[in-house]
Amino acid sequence: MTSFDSITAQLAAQAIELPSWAFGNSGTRFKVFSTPGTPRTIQEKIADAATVHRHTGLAPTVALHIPWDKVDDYAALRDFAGDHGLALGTVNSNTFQDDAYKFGSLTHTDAAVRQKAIDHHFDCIDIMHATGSRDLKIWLADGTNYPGQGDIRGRQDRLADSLAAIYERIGAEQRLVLEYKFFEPAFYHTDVPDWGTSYAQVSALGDRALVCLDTGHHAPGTNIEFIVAQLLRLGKLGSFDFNSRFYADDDLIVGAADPFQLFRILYEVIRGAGFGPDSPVAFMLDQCHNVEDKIPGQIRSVLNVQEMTARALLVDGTALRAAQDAGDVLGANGILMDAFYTDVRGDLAAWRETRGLPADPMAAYAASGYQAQIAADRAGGQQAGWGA
Ligand code: LRH
Ligand code: MN
Ligand code: MN
Repeated sequence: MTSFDSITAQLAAQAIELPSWAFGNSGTRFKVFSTPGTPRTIQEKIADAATVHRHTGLAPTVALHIPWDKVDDYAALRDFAGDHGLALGTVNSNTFQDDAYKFGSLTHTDAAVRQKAIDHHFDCIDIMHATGSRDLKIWLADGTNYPGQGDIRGRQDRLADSLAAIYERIGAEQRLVLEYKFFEPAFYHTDVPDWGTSYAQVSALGDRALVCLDTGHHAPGTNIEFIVAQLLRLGKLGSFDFNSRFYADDDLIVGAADPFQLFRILYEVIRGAGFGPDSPVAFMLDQCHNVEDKIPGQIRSVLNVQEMTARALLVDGTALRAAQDAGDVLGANGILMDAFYTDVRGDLAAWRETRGLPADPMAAYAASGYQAQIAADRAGGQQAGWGA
């Protein structure tokens, strides 16, 4: 098997973007539990994200969700993040909370509503210019609940027109990533339900339009690593929203529900040249921490991605291909499983120390006093955005 020492340069380049909304209170439609110390402002969310990065060296950027993270001066916010050792990352649009969007946003039958949604994306692009962000991420709640409620075909056509107007506006260095999700909040049909639809829509736009794969947005049993392999093959995998799920879009800590699936996904990412500083694939988390503390929840998450990335990098590719070519079914499977079962935690801890990072970031955070400090300093924390 590949040695740990031979993969550290690749591990050192790993960056995982944190979602600002992971630091806010979130919950289910039954109850939102508050956590002491929850940020009241985007500045406090950025300070918390910086704490994750300080302990792990893995999270140099934070994603914004607009209008949840609306401020008057985005250039000042960029400087504020910079002072905390972070850059601002992906800008996520939001066309799912206005009454006007009850029957759709970019797909709506009413041109005025479509224009309102397009204008919101134009605002997001202006924000990206001020923040220095590269990616505009679009996820739509558009869809219908009942057969016959909407014209599925017409909605695709209007979506294509609306996306074309938005794509035309992005800068030469910027990208549009279109996220798919097979259900929720619409339950009969969703206008961008799957990778194929997202691929078809972004392919019609141009080179800087790509697919975002949220790991929680598939039907149970879906082979997500196959989708990863296919999108990389097609040059259209732009980004990940990482999280894990047991049932639906649970938004739990990545790698918590199914570490083996995370390993398989990361193996295909590496296999398809989707990993590394020159790769077009952006790693992001998209999670909620409903009952656990949010900062250690995010630390655990980026460590889970790092651990599974290390294991996937340890796969002996040469031996694997030889076994595959020889038709050695169990031999090939064994080579993959050898890497998956390798406990890299000790090596990672020792390596972190050589880089001036805590060997055990979870323990270091718990001992840091930061949680008690924010609990004392901050009263009345914010919800993530839903209901805010
Ligand atoms: C939709 C989604 C999308 C949103 C986020 C809050 O389920 O995954 O990425 O922006 O949740
Ligand atoms: Mn998502
Ligand atoms: Mn989601």
